[in-house]
Amino acid sequence: MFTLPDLPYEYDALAPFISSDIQHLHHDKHHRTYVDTINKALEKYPEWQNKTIEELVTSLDQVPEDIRMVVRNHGGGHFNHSMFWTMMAPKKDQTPSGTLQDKLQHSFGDVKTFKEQFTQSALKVFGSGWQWLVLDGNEVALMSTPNQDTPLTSGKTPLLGLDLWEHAYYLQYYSKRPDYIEAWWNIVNWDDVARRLDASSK
Ligand code: MN3
Repeated sequence: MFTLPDLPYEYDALAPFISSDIQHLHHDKHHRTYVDTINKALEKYPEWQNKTIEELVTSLDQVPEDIRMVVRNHGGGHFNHSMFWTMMAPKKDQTPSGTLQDKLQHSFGDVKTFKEQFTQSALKVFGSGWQWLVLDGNEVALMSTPNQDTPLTSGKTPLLGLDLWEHAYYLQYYSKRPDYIEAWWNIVNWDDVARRLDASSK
C-alpha cells in the first residue's frame, strides 16, 4: 500500500509563486487520486504489492497487462509528485553549487543557459507532461515526458522536474504557462537536486 506523503512545508509556503489553493488541489486531490488508484489496481496482484514505486515504474513491461496502464499513469503520478514536492522549497535565493554547478556548466555552458534551455523545452511540452533535468550516464541533460511518464522508466535519473499539467498552475496563472515557469525558478530546491545527484553518481 502506498501512502500520500505530507508536503514537506506548509500549504502557503511557496506563495506567492504557487498559491495555497493550488497546493491543496494538487496535493490533496490529484496526488491522492494517483495513490488511491494505484493501490486499488494492485489489490488483484498481491505479489506486486510489496514492490517500491521505483521498482514498479522501472518494470512496467513485467507488470500484468490489465493494470499496466494504470501503473504507468498513476504509479508514475505518485512517483513524480512525491519528488515534485521535495524539489521545491520556500524562496531562499539559492543557486546551484559544487558538483551540480560543474555538471550544468559542462552540459549547458552555464547555469543561466541551462535555465533558458529548460524553460524553452518546458514551453514546447504539448498538453500534459513534465520537463526534467536528468542524469544520463555521467552527464546531466534535458528530457521531457508526456502524461505521468518518468525518466526512470527509460533508465535516466530525474534530478529536477517541473509539472506542466494545467492542474499545477491554472488556478493562479490560467493559460500563462511562461509566467508559471518563470515564477517556479524562485522556489527550486537546489539542495534537493544536489542531494539526488550525489545519491545517483557512481
Ligand atoms: Mn501534477
